[in-house]
Amino acid sequence: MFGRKKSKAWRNLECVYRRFRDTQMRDLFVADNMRGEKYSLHLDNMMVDYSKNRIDDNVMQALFGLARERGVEEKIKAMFSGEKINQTENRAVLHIALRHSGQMPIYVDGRDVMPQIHNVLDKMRDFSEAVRLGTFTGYTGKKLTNIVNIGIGGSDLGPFMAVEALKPYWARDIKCYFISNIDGTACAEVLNKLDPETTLFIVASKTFTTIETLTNAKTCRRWLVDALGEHAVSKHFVALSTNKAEVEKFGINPDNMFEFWDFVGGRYSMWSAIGLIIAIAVGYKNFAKMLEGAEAMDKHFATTDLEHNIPVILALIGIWYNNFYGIHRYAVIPYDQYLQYLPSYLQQLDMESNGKSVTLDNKLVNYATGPVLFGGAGTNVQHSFFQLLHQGTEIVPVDFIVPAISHNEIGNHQPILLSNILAQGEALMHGKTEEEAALELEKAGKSKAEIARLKKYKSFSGNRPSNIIVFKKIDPYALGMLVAMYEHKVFTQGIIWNINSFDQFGVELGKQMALNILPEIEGTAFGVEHDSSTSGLINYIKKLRK
Ligand code: G6Q
Repeated sequence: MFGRKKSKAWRNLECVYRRFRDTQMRDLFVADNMRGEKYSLHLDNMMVDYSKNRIDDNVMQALFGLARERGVEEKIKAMFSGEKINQTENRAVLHIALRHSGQMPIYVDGRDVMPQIHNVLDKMRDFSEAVRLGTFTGYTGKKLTNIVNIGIGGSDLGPFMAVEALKPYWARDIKCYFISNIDGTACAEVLNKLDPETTLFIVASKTFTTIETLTNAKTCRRWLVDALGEHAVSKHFVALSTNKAEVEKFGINPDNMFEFWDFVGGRYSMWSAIGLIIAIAVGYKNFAKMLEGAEAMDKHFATTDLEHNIPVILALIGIWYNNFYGIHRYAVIPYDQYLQYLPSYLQQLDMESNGKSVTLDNKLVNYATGPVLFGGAGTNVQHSFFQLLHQGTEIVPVDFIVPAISHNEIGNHQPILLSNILAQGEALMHGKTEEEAALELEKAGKSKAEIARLKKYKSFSGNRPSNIIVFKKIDPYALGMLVAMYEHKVFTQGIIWNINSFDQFGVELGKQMALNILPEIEGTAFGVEHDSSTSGLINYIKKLRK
């Protein structure tokens, strides 16, 4: 595809699909007992088994052909060298520079960005250590033990997910909180728990104009000033932003600002100053380990041939389902309680990046782009939506993620968890024929009539794909690798679909539209024209709020 015409590689994939589409994975496993090993890749302490997918060598070759035709290798180079690949916003895309530890300069507009990145990282190190050691205290001299991140979207989901994922590394005496939603409940429920003297607010906003964040920050500022006075603000508020002028206007001393830059997209920003709460929670050394893990994945992505490149392979398999099988969804299921917020984080990363309909050549796409992503922690979700995954009419490819070793090795919990994840992958792939179901029922002593009545219900079509991603343990390094792997997967898919994965005009629309309706709800504007549904709702809500 691309533009209106189908490309050579795309047409080739359509042929391959027509021949391959009914192939059953269980037959492929029987035909090749090395399949598991053949379609697995290792990087450090991570293994990605992608053998339980509807693929064979022919399919993969055709997919690599598409990647080459789309210039994936060149585009990866372009991103790493600071080219302005976010063309609608005329920006470079350099989250990779945030974790680049080498000496190599990275230029944007002829200027090496590495020194400023390292300056901010140094400032984050010094500040997070000072808070943890209690050498930077609150206004009354008390240690700051409650850290509140106020931010939304990209300025919330990454740090929130990572702080939760790295709970075993938390300083014992420091508690972290997140206020994102404009719903007053979010603010009230956090502030109710806190003592102003021991609370540090981190206002995280790239633009420093987001209404939710600024409103929440103002409420928190008032709460603090009411208790400790205006002079206390500089000891209890810091800002993470690209917008110094707005930070000052808000009343936060620019010395208390940790800067980042336009070349860091919101949803790619947890490696930047936006990660400050992570550094405070788990210590800067662990934060740096997370950057190192991401850098290891960056190096792998930038230097490994497509045929052994983990993010590229995951991306291509996603394309295979999305654009050829017509499966426009996938689930991410971490079997690790600490990773329970990973699916929400990835939901933004993937759906905000690739939920696009216009190509880089300014044409409407005539093929599917970003899929719907959902998920939750296993084994819990086995007891909720897995029924549909096994027997529903929708096929949902799954990414299973699991550490071999838990941070809490209690009794045989982890072996049970591990056997569950492996059994799920196997069951989805293998399925159960009616004959197999009948045999099981017979063994269980059921009558012939019962067997005939039940065997359809008890059978599973199988041939349902999954990737299994295994780590030794979810430590900061592993988390860095995992998140960077998904970032690069999403980027690769964006290249293939010829879309810009780095803008988000859909999010901005919401920001503008709410501002138009606000004066009406507040009763300072009247008679603004809307559709009859919106006008009716505005009037009804106003009546209820009187
Ligand atoms: C992320 C998006 C969006 C953004 C939030 C918060 O890529 O741009 O989720 O992060 O809207 O924006 P600010 O950080 O500017 O407040």
